[in-house]
Amino acid sequence: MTKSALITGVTGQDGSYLAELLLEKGYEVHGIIRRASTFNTDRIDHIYQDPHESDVHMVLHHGDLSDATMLVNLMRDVQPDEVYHLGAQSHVKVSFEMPEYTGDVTGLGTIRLLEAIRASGVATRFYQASSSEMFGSTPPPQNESTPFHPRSPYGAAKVYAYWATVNYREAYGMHATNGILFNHESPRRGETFVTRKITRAVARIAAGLQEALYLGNLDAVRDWGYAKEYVEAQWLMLQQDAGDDYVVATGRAATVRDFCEVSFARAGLDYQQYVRTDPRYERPSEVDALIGDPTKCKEVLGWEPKTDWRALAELMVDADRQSLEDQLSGRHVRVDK
Ligand code: NDP
Ligand code: GDR
Repeated sequence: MTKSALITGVTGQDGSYLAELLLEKGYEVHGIIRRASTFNTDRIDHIYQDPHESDVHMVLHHGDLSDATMLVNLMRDVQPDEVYHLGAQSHVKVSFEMPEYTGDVTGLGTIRLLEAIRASGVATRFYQASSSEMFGSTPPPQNESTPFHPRSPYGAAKVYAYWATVNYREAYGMHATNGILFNHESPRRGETFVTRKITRAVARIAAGLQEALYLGNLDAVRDWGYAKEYVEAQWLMLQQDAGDDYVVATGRAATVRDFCEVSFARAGLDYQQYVRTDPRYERPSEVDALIGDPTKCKEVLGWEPKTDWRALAELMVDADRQSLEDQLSGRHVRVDK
């Protein structure tokens, strides 16, 4: 029988890769999109199917994590076998500017969805997109038993959502799982996260369209992996017999400065000539170092990362240069990386 899945955040980086993966596996995929005044489905346009086609496997529904009634109705209508809750205000710096909104969408949004599952009586499996930001200032390496000490409204909202997921597992016997994912990137990464900001700037500087790149803290240490691989771990988690919590990471790390060096070098440039710092990109409280220990993920799920941060930086630079070249030559740009 065809399995069905509901993805919140289907228009985001992870949502788009996960939708592709589930379609490949034969799922019927339902995604929630937000109403916007312009099209906001760039990342999934290549897999979207017109509802008038026969044999439609991908269905989009308008909705928002702030709308509890809509979530209950959707859950009742779709009755998905699996729910992947990826929707969130996901930008750490923005969460300092919009702390209440971030708490509402990223924190309470999770409770609304869990309650919608309960209220609709659907026996589904639930995945919560938890984050290494929950560890905050607790030093690395971080694993499933490392204490949380979030350093942003975003991190605090994710801790709330993490514990809500654990609580619904314990209180109601729900198949509810936290994937505690460390930073993962790709050519589809939002343009204001540091890796994509760097690789996009490299492409523009190499093409003579930009002179400098302004960044905040260059000494932050992050464990960067490839998003396309990380969504496979998300799927594997929901194929287990019971809900649980898993760290997904590479176990290797680098500084923002290192990522700059490798990215600029890929285009034959020296980052020191172009990168400047501007305090406006610093956070009121920073997370200095995140390096995950993915042992459990390897042992239980059999999942291992294949792409290290250097290869990731290079593939992102190549993709941004190709996409800029396509734009400049007026060619249609396809999101298929
Ligand atoms: P993105 O920011 O790329 O995508 C976020 C998604 O959430 C988008 O589809 C966005 O819609 C949607 N969204 C935002 N606000 C709402 C709302 N109010 N109602 C409904 N949908 C909303 O994030 P990623 O794909 O990178 O990450 C996916 C999830 O994983 C997020 O929860 C993130 O916090 C978490 N995470 C990410 C990590 C990473 O390194 N990428 C690491 C650990 C956790 P729209 O397109 O309309 O803006
Ligand atoms: P992060 O990712 O905060 O780890 O959250 P981001 O790429 O925004 O920052 C990583 C590190 O780079 C430093 N930095 C800058 N960051 C941005 N965005 N812009 C800059 O100009 C800049 N200069 C330096 C930051 O201070 C930080 O230390 C991401 C998100 O995807 C979250 O949703 C997710 O939960 C975590 O990763 C794991």
